Parts: sequence; C-alpha cells; structure tokens
Amino acid sequence: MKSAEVVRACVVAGLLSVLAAPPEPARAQASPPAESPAARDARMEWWREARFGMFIHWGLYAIPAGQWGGTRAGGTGEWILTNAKIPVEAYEPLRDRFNPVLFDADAWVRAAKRAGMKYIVITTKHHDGFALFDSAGTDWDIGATPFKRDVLKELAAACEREGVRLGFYYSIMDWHHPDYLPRRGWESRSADGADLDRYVGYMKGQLRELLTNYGQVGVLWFDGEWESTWTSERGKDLDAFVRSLQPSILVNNRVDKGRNDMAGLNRAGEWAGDFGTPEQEVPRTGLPGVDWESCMTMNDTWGYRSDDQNWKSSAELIRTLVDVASKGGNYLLNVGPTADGLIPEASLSRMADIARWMDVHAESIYATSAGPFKKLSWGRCTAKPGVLYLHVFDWPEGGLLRVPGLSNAPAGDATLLGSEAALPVRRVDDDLVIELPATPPDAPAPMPVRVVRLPIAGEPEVTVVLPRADAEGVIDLRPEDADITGSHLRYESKYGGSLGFWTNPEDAASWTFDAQPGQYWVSIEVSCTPEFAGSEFVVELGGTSFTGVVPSTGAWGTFTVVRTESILLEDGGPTTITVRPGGEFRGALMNLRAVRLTWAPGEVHEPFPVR
Ligand code: H79
Repeated sequence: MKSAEVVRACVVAGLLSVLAAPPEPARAQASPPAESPAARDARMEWWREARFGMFIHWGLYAIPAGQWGGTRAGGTGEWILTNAKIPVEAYEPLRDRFNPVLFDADAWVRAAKRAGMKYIVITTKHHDGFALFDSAGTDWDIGATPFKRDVLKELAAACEREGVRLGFYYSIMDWHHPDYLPRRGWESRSADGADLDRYVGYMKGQLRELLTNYGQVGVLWFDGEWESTWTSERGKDLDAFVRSLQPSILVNNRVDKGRNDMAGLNRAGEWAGDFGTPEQEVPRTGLPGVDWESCMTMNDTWGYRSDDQNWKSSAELIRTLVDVASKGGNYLLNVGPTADGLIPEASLSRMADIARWMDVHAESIYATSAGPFKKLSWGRCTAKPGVLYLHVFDWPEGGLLRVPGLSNAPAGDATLLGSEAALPVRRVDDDLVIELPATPPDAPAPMPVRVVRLPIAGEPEVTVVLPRADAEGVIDLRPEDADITGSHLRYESKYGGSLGFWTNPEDAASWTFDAQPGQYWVSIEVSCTPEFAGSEFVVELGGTSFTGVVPSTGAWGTFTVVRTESILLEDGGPTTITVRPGGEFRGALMNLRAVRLTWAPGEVHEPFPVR
C-alpha cells in the first residue's frame, strides 16, 4: 500500500473496540465461581500493576546441570530425570549432595527488586517431586539434604523485608511419588497398588504446609496438569482447596484442564484459575478482559544447565517486557540458580541492564494497560488514564514519529522519559507526528527502547486504517494481521510467518479491508503435507463463497499459490474476507502464508496475471 494513494476507511472507536473482540480461546477466568467482578479486581490488583516478576527454577537437577553419566542430556535441565531416563533410585542420591552453601535469599530478592520485578515465583516442587521446603509428609525434601535449611522460609523473610511478593510453583505431575500415575513408559517401578487419590491427599498436605507456614502467598502456580489422570474435576477441587486456605491468593490456569497448549490461554469453557500462562511465547495481540502472564527463560533452560550459553540479549529481554506490557500481560522471567546457590552471572548482568532501563522507564510499565493500537511499525504502546507511552524500538527516519490514527488532542507536553524537553507535536491528517531528535540522545546505559510520554485528553481514540488496493490493484493480507476465531489456529513466525495449527474445523481466519466496487480475484499461499492434504477450505467474501481443496506441497515449509474464482463486489467500504475449513477435513487444514486480492474496477472477465 503506497501512502500517497491511501484513502482511509475510518472506524473510530474507543480503546476496547479498537482492540477487537478477543479470539474465542481467550476466556476470562471464572473462579472462584461466587466472586463478584469487583472483588476479583481487588484481588488481582497488585498483580495487574506489577507487570514483571521473577521465576526461579531450583532443585536437585541443578547438580547434574544437564549432564548424566558423562554425557549431555537433551532438553531443559529440570527435566533430566525423564529426558535421560534416570531410574528414581539413581536420581535419589542427589539429595545427599544438595548443599548450596552460597545461597543468600536477600541477594536473590534484592537482585529481583533492583531489576524492577515485583514478585517472585519459585519451584517449591518440580516434576521430580523434590520439595524445596521442609515437608512433614516426606523425606524427599530439603530437610533431608546436608543443607537442611528451609529455602522457602528464608526467601519468605527476605521478600517480606524487601516488599516483594512471593509465589509458589507446584507441579501436579510427580515422577517420584509412588502413588502418582501414570508411570513413565520406560520405568521399571510397578504401578500396582498406586492410588492417585492418595497422591492428591499428599499434595494437599504439602499445599497446606505451603499455605500455612510461609505467610501470605501471592500466587499458586501449578504446572504438570496435562497428563490424562488429572481431570477438570480434580483441578476445580484443588483450586477450591487452595482458596479455602488463602482466599486472596491468585491461582494460575494450570490447576485445571483449560489450557490451550503452550499458547497458555484457556479454551472455551468454564475453567478454574485466575490467569492464563503462555509459556515461552507472547500472544500476538492484547486480549481485553483476560489476565495472562508469559513465562520465559533467558537462555534455553529453566533449571540450570552448565552448557547452555544461548543467552538472549538484554535488549531482547527489555523489548519482550515492553511487548508483553503493551498487550496487557505480565512477564515472568526465569533464572536457574546453580547447585552452589548462585544466580548465574549471565542472568544477573542482564537483570542489571534491565534495572538501568527501568530506572528511567518504570512508569511506562507498572500499572499500565494495553495500548490502543493493533500494530505500530516502530514499536509498542502502553496506556494509563490520560497518558500514552510510546515505546520506540526503531528510531524513525529524521526523528519524525508518526502515531497513526490517534484522534485525541495532546493534553500537555510530550517528553522523552529521562528528559524534560518538550517535543513538538503536530497533526498530519489522521496522525499525530512527534518530532524527536534526529538521532536518539545519549544515555548513561544502553537503551534498546526509548519511550515518549504523551498526555492525551480523554480515552484514546484511534482511526484504524484498513488495507486498500495499491496502484496495481493488489491488496496483500498478512497472516500476522488476521483476526482468528476458534481454539487452535494461530500465527507462527516459522516459514516467514504463517497461520498454523489449523487442527480444529471450527477455526477461522479473517481480514477486513477497504473495498472499492469491482471484480476481485483471490489467491492464497498455502502449504500442506501429503498426509493431511485433501481437506476442503471455504473462502467467504461479500456474501459469496468458494470452496477449494488443499493440495499437498510436500512439506509444511513449502508453499504454493492457490487461486480461486473471481467475484464481483458491487458495494465498497469495509469488507471482510474469511478463510475456514469446509466439507472434507483431514485433521489439519493447511498453513496459510498470504491472502492476495487483485482488484479491477468494473466487471472484468479476463484472468489476472499473478504477480
Ligand atoms: O517448569 C517449566 C518446564 O519444566 C515446564 N513448564 C515450565 C514453566 C514444562 N513442562 N513441560 N514443558 C515445559 C514442555 C512440555 C510440553 C508438553 Fe504438552 C507436555 C507437550 C505435550 C505434553 C503442553 C501440555 C503442551 C501440550 C500439553
């Protein structure tokens, strides 16, 4: 789309409607069932304002640190028992070697607080079942190690001193407890006599300890809920149990069975839990009315691995924090301390960089909500009543920052955080243009994101510019701009960006464009493996629909263009095109990389050249 030719289709709306209806799978949480919305808001308030927390994965697995029997085990460090197929009796002796004498709860909590993390969530028991606290119900716990000290007691005291909230991760799946089912397929331990109800009693005993002996717990962060033995009924019961002990606690959605894989938000339905838990990913857009927290690692492991040096840069971590906040979520950033009790230096140095960025920019993160823009070419936006924070990732040409479609008048000086100087702001058509310095001003620390504070009058109002035909009559609709409904379909950055996981025949992708009357040809760029090829798809446009059959392209990463018939649109204006499965469905529809509309004014019957 060339800007000189852009004629704008305007949809002026307030904050919520601009962000569009949430996709189907993202459901507001509904537990506890009797709670009023106001009571829920009050309970969630500290967490929604915090926006940034520290995850800690620490346990016996820090000792092997990713190596077993002299060889490198695959996967993440905390999964070594299963990844290296270690018999429980060969793993248990790690307990006698756990002696992290350099552990210093105050140092951990201060490092988190300095980085701007308002809460900490620590693994009290990971999948290996080992309790990082002194648990009366078992000697598979820290009390039975040479170290003996109750790490959680010390952390709870340090958090109390520093004003940081403490939360507890607790794995439902337990590879060690004899009553937990199912057994790993490769294990020799018999499952005879195992009793999952007894295991649930054991869990409740430990949770009672966790919720009684360590003061107010901010969050109960369940995990390992996906095996078939864990049912929604058990999940709702466990959720109620936790809340009966600490009514103001927050519980994540992994207590129940609603989670939609790693995307982490709930599928349609009534599920227990207060917030969704995307893992190692950030949702593509904001999700109005849905609370969520993306948990992520700084390298490729949660629990410490001595050989993992694949660290993300501080700049990437800061940009991810901003990205998450701009979509209304929380960022739970992981550290995996060593068996000596130290947070790795590479993690600390990144947290120190984040701290220096937060010194200047914290107000653009805490207590903000998602910004009103669906997408900004140069960065992200967070919002507070009466203020927008424009997070500049890519410094604009000549310093002219275009804020697309913002109709509000400025209500005070725009400034760069960290500077007092007022930045000139003017209106150009539907946009506000802010004059930044031509190049980013020097800063005492690396600043991968600069932030403009823009006071505005009233609720943000944004004019959405819909895609429109370019000079050659072409409208390209991108997968990342699709409005998705359903449960599984989602944008993937693989293969140059495409829509994938189209495994539910109810899932659909649509785009709204600014149509001019005339004839349109539709072509879509798709991939599909031979085993799934042959499903039928439907394209709906302007009250007409076509069907087509998905061809095999040999591999998900190999795409081909499929053209459909042309249709005549007699009316112009905002028009929606939808692609969905229809008729024959072979388990996965296709990956969809592009939708191209080719427009010609009037009624044309010639086939169009494909560009
Ligand atoms: O504690 C860290 C990891 O050890 C743990 N969660 C984070 C916070 C984790 N467990 N599993 N995984 C990460 C990846 C495993 C994912 C799968 Fe699945 C389990 C794939 C199939 C079963 C998730 C649940 C996706 C589908 C169902």
